[in-house]
Amino acid sequence: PTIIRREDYRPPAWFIPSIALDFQLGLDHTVVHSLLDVRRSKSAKYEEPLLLDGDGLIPTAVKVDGEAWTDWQLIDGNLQLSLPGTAHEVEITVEIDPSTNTQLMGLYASQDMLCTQCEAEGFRRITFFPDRPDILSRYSVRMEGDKKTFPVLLCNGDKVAEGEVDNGRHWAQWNDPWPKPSYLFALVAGDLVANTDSFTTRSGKPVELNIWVRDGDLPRTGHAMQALKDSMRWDEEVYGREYDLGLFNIVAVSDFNMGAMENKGLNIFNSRYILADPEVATDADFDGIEGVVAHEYFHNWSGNRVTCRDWFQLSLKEGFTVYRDQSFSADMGSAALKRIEDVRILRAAQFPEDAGPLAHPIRPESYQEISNFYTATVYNKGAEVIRMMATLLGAERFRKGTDLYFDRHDGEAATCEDFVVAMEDGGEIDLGKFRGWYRTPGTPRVSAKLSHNPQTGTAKLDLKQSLSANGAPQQPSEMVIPIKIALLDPVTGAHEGEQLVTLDQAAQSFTFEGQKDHPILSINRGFSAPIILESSRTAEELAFLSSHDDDPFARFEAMQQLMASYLVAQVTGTPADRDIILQAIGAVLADDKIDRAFLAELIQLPSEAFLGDQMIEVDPQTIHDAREKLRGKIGVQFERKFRRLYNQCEPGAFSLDAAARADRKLRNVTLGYIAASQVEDAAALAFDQYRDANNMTAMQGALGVLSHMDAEERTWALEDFFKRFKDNALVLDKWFTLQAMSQRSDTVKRVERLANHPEFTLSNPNRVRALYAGFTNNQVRFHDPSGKGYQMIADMVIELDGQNPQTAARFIPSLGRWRRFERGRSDLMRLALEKIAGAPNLSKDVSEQVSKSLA
Ligand code: HT7
Ligand code: ZN
Repeated sequence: PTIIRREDYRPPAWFIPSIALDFQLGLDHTVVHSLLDVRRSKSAKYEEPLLLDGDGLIPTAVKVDGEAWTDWQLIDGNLQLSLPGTAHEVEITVEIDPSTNTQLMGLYASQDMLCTQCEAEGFRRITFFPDRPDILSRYSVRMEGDKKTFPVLLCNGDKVAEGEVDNGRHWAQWNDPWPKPSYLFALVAGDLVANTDSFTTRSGKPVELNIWVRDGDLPRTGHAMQALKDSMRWDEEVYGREYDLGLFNIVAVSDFNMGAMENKGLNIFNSRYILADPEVATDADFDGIEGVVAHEYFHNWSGNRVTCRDWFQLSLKEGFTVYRDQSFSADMGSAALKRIEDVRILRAAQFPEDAGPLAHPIRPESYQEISNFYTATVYNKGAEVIRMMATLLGAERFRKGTDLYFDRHDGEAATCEDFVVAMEDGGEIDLGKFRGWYRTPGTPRVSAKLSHNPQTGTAKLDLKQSLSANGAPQQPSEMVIPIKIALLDPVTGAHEGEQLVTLDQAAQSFTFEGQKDHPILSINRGFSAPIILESSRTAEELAFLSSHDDDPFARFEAMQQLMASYLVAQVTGTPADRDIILQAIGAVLADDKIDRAFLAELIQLPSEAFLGDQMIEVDPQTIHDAREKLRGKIGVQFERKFRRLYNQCEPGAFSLDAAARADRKLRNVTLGYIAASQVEDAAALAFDQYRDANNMTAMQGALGVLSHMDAEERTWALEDFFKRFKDNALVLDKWFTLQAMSQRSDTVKRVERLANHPEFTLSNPNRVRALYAGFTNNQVRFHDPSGKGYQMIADMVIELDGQNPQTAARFIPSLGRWRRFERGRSDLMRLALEKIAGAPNLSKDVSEQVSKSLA
């Protein structure tokens, strides 16, 4: 395989300051004519040919400076032209068939519309071009198509002219004044309607905002529009960044490989991150929309105005933009709940990646297929790395750093190193050693021990750090790790202020004066560093923190650690005290000052996957049994209290305000515990909730509980849900997911059956993820000891790879963790991977992931 290495980066030999494109659009036949203004770089060797990337294209005509040109070659699909001078006009015509583009990269048909996805390397499937992010060009685009099929013609920038031609066709001319890399090019043609609004920037410039959807979906666009306007204001206030065009278009499409795409002035979204109303969307869906709309909008500066020099720098835009969208959502709602959610995602997706065969630094050193590097590491750990810089600098100096970064690199293709240097210069700080975070894979482990000397009234915190790559033994490490701590009074829980300690050696001690009594250690508050913390705190100390810590994340974490250590002990057969957990839960349930949404977080058990991650060898069934037993015990112990809370959270008229959302959340969590207590009326209670619900959060919560049960109410509810929502693809996805996530022992069989359901298709990535990602996330059932779950995923990956390699490759990591499981399962997982590896004509995407997973 061809391996692309970061160290091999070379600046381009030719630049393309401008490009004019002409599209004669058709669903199954589109003609693309391009006119490139090509300029030889002053630093390039004179004889270097012009290399234009292409993927599956054949030129039907090539001209140079207006004359037919034959001195070109197609090499591995790329077009090479030998050009005599330093500046030329190159014209190329190609013909493509969007209707057969099942990869959903380049120009493709989604239902009856045409749309594009060019990041990372999709533009080369539309026309020949140096498809690399350090080539910035001005685009002018003429699009022409049948007026009935494509009444709406959209592209980047501003529409400067439009008109009609013969045969019922019409055209539009779009110019984008901002030079951009080819991955930000976009075009949409279809029968769409818009929710139109406006925004005035802080310098007084009006911006027209449109969210384009299919007729009928318009009433579900309000939340996305509000999120867009909130994001625009927030970026002005928090980062001083204004929008820079008179028009901002968003289009929702049903077939999309990822969440959304930040194309300049024309964002394209997976419809699941646009469409919402209470009847079809859960509170989590509403949050997802707000976060993704903000994320794509924020890319206008962190990604578009300042882009990436090469794809190794992906975290420059993605890590920073995730950090920005996380901060935005924290400001819009509850910062505490948002941080808990973000850490939960990091631990569920990124920590396992960092501990497995696909581990890579946030700035990877090499790749075969760049699409495989749109990972939780680049995105979410990347965001944590930015967050740590913000912590080290403090808010004011961080802002100085980002101002300098944007000013210094506006209009450029920059590197991660450029970002760090801007932080150093703007924030007046030396981040020399901090750069280790960009080079190093793996999650650092930090051990913390607090000792106390009553004679001197001092407390001493001993910290040690270590790292391991891909299962190798832990080695001492020297990462720069900012850790927020507080020393709590052991009786009142009060403290004298949070402190930041920076660990930057393998072992370090920090001394604190004025500690009369042995304090309780609150550490990694706010999850200030993405580490695995091993503290020597006792169960009693954790229980104390779970009811006294004033840092909401640390409080939540203490309860999670308390529960996790008990469950790990249960699984490994070591004695542990369950009563202390029950007391801790009893204490928070009795605390009427706790916000209900936070209470719901506090009392939830750690996930089976998280528990597996704490173990040397994962046995999914034993973990499941231990966790269910504890859930049952908590359910029984607090049944009356849960019922009372359940009734108190009875919903009124639907509202998205924090109190109403908190009630919905706590109601679902308490319903789960009531069901776990095995009381007779549990199924009826859940069914009533399902039947009476006026919103999807309550409906899905009830169905989630019923889905695990062996009760006729489960069948009724699932059948009813299908009937009610079979015409709404996004809700039907939930129906598939709910069943794939069921803990019932017949889930593998059911998933097999659902794969043959008339509503199931491999052609729609949302549907594929709904069923199969739901299933692979269901630890106990995916890891059925028969290995049937693994075989099913292997067969699906092989079939899907022929259509949509990107989506297929995303399922490999679930099998790639085979070394972590007990012997029987581990062998079966490896066999499934070997089956995939042996399949003919594997894509680069799947073959890279499989070969690395087996290595
Ligand atoms: N920057 C966008 C990445 C993306 C993408 C990458 C590969 C294949 C398809 C894709 N669709 C979108 C999304 C984002 O991070 O904002
Ligand atoms: Zn992004």
